[in-house]
Amino acid sequence: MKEMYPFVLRPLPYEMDALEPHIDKETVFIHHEKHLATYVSNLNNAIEPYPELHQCSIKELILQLDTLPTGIQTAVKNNGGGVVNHNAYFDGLAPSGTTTLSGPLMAQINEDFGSVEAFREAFTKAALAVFGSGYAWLVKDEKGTLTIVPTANQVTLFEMNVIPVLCLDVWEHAYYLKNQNRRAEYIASWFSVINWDHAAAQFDKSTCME
Ligand code: MN3
Repeated sequence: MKEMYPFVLRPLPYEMDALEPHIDKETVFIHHEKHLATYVSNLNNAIEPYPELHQCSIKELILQLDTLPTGIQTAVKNNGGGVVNHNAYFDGLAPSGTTTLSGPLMAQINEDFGSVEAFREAFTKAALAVFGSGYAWLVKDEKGTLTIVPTANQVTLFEMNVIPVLCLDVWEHAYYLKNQNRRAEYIASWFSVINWDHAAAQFDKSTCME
């Protein structure tokens, strides 16, 4: 079903403490109930005065950003992007040990990176290299090849014609309470709570639906 105005804060598909001890309950709570909730309400506030935009998905809004009223372009880009990227991040997590990498996705990772361990090293390096705030993604391109893509701030993947398989939020708000400045420690923790079933389902898609 197409999500449109008024956009709602999607409930997490797991309990706030489900990612412990890798990602702590307080961080998940503030990240979802404060940061993401603020993006949702700011996006709604931006487009509320424009009924002609109330039937648009976030993807449609962002892909026609240049045609939107100039006063809301930045708000839609930042907050719409914030909603989409956070949904990708939270949907991609699961309690540690409940899913495992296997099947076609594992085979493709081995083909494109040499081994799962080499992929992990390359992804960690890319996530550490994101300067300031942003994300690291594993994406599938139109040929079915997997690549690692960094994005800044709340830029989305919509213009890249790729399907997100994994999404790691490396904004400091995603880890500062527990890991302080130790982003590498957070990245290692994130690897323990990847929802590989979700990643496999994303890898299986032929088009980006969002
Ligand atoms: Mn975040």
